[in-house]
Amino acid sequence: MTTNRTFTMIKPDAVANGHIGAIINDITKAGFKIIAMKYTQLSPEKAGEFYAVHKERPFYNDLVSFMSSGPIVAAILEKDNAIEEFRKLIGSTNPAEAAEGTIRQKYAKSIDANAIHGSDSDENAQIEGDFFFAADERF
Ligand code: 3AN
Repeated sequence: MTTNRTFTMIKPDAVANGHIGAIINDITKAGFKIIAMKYTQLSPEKAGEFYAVHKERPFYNDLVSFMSSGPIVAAILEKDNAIEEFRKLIGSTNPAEAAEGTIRQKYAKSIDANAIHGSDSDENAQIEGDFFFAADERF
């Protein structure tokens, strides 16, 4: 089953480099509707919880400290076939391999500081959206 929602975060590198506006512009131009959006910063504890699925990966500690290093923009987005369409828009995890015109190709510098997150499944989109937003914070 495919649902029509995904969850994203504009990561600390993209926020620090002044790309919030350009990235939101790319997202809305691609036809995504914003259901919820928040400018916030994760504590190391919260970042660790969010990325708990990666706990055993060698990059986990660096990922947690990077994701809690500065403000982010978290959002729930809506479009038909949202998960797949959004992953196409952001490009490969490693920006060096991301297709021309994708958000990571344009705004990311490395595989860890890769500008943006996109959920990888409907189930994770639901879990991740619930992590940041209460029911009355969605439109
Ligand atoms: P994606 O965000 O493309 O779904 P995941 O879920 O495999 O990628 O990884 C989550 C995050 O972990 C990535 N966005 C990236 O910041 C970081 N990451 C993934 N693989 C590596 C790696 N090999 N080295 C450093 N960081 C990584």
